[in-house]
Amino acid sequence: MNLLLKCSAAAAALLSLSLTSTAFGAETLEQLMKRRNLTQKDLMAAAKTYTPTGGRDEFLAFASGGQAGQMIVYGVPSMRIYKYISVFTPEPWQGFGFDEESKKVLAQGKVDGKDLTWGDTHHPAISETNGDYDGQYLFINDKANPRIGVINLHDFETTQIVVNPIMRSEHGGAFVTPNTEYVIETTQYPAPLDGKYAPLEEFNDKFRGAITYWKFNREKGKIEPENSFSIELPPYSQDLADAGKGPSDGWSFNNSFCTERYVGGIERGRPPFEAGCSANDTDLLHVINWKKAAELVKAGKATKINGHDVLSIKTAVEEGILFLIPESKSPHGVDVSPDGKYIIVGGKLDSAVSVFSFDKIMAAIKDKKFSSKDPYGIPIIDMKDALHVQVPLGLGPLHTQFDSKPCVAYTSLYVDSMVAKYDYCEGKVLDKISIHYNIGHLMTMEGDSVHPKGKYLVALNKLAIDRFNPVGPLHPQNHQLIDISGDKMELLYDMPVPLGEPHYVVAISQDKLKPSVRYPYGTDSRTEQKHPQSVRPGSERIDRSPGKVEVFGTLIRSHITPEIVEVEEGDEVIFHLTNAERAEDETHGFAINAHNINLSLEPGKTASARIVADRPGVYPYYCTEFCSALHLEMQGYLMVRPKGTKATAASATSAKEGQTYTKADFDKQWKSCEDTQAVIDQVVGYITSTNYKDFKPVVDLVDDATDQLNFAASAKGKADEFAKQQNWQQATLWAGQWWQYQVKAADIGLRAKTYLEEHGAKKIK
Ligand code: CUK
Ligand code: CUA
Repeated sequence: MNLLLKCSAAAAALLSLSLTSTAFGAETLEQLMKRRNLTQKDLMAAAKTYTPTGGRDEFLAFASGGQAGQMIVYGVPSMRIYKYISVFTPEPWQGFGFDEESKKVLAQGKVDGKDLTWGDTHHPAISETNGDYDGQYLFINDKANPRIGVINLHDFETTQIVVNPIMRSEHGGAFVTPNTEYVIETTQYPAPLDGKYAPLEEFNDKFRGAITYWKFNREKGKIEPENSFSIELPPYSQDLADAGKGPSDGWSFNNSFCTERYVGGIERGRPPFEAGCSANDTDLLHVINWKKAAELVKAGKATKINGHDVLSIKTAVEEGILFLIPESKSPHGVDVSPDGKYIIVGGKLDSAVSVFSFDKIMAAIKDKKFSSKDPYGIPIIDMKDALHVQVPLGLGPLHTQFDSKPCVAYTSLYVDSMVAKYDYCEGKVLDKISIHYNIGHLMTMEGDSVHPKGKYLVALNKLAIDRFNPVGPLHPQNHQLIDISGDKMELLYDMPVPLGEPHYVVAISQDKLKPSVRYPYGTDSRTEQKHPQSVRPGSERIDRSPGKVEVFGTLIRSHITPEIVEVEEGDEVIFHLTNAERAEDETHGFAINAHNINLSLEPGKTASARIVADRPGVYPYYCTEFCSALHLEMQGYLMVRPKGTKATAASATSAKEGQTYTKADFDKQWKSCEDTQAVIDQVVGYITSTNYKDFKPVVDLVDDATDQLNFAASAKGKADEFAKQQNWQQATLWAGQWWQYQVKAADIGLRAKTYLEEHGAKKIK
């Protein structure tokens, strides 16, 4: 009955809505353009990015979240933000850093035993198979506290953080090798590799850079620190890195700045770092044979620093796996072309990109054609012996991405605030476009894989200045979407990014991502294992031992079991909670007043909240996700009674009910249950008369509705039993619970029915 009422109210609302929209619809497109001051070009741009309701994006972008220590997931071309993924920073919506399981993940990221609750994320990388993005894993680095986070893309959760054992600062990560054998991480500011103190006078001798190759185990989805290794590098400020591919697979490239090895000290009367670190005309591109390095480590040629295998510069030189090439002033990006033949290097204080030829580099190495050595004995290949071409693009070329068309690349021009499109084989500029303002990285679709997809480019601008509604002195970042499908680049859209400074983004075709909708029942999502403390509905319990209370509970629309947890002052209380839902998007939250707890329990997930009940009181707990009509009723009490007071008997319900029910109340409730059942039967009749089994989402919904109806049957049985005993109080309440389950089943049924109607299901009966 209630349902029917709801339906007619909805119909009335719809009717009035359609009337008003007709009134708006009277405006013509021309009038609208005039009113909003839009040009034809604007309309074209809008049509290229607009995604109608229910529509999907062609690509998903994973942006670094900068200082927020998180990641941002957004769609291309709509530029709609879908999600933040917490990596190095606690994030309450996802329960990250609030449930015991994710606290363990964050604790992996402790440095020198200290908890760190942020990161300076710079470069995300998607796992690759044969140089193509495979959509399985995502990696991101932390520049401030050298660490790598591993995110599993089947649920978009961080499952591992590894701390670099020898670095105090890094930048050139995360970059993966073509089959994700290794995740690369390179130092930024040199420091002693053993993590100890050394005076600055000993900079040249004791300070070092390094490059770490983190071994990735794809089956386990984890980095294996014990199988990872590093190569010691000179105390230059190593910068970005990239892995070779195709013919250059097995090699990696990273550039550097401050090869002057200058140490500032402006307060000591010395010129600052910026002067001393940009004095030379060239810095040095590092060329490293990582495949051979891995073999050398296996052969026992590494020495241990802080328990980690490190190949010394000396060994690397002797074994012929480390070379240097001069590169232009203050180099920044280094990017390997999709065919693996060229390495493109930008220069912040330069006006051209240098395109190095891998073939030429190999020829020089083979012929031992070196122009000199650096102070650490590393052979230097003459620039002209390695250079394919230099392309004058404009001021401040930084980063490069590739097009689906062969030989076509895009480079960001920081100083000019432009993107240059050019042919790097021929060394020809093809087009330039202005952006607002001061572009850092740029990103094309799958633009650093072996098969870039073209279509769109996103400019990651450092400054937004006047582009958006002002929101205070701290401005959002500005990501600008550019159409690169034609000969001329076209600016489509400005997107404010409200979270940190995303240095880099990677975008992947959405059809390569296969995220799950629910977890296998009772999963610890942070370890991806069965959670040992998960329970099924019906077997919830509270275990007590001196000083400790453990709650094994479940959540399902719209109640938390148990609803009353009584403990004594001083008890340690651990809630292990499982979301028993199977339905898509039926996440429940779990918050307890005054104890800094919020869990996110997605369907099938188990998570634990640990608190110390050190203050007597009454603490409501409740579900923080608006999950159902009776979400607000999804509640309970943590009762912390004063130390030494007597416990309430576990079975007793000493609670006083606010209302008394009679037989008439029972009959009324029973009748509305029967009416609702008629509605359900109708919907079920409709669904089963179609080919609904051909629609996976509907099959899932039907499963879920069946669950609800089973719960309904059990509640109905209890109501029936109490009615026989003429206990109208319990009978009415259980009949009410029956109705609750029916409403949920009906709600799911109607969703299934709508889906079938919208997707052209066929009648089969
Ligand atoms: S960096 Cu920021 S603009 Cu960390 Cu890749 Cu170049
Ligand atoms: Cu569960 Cu609200």
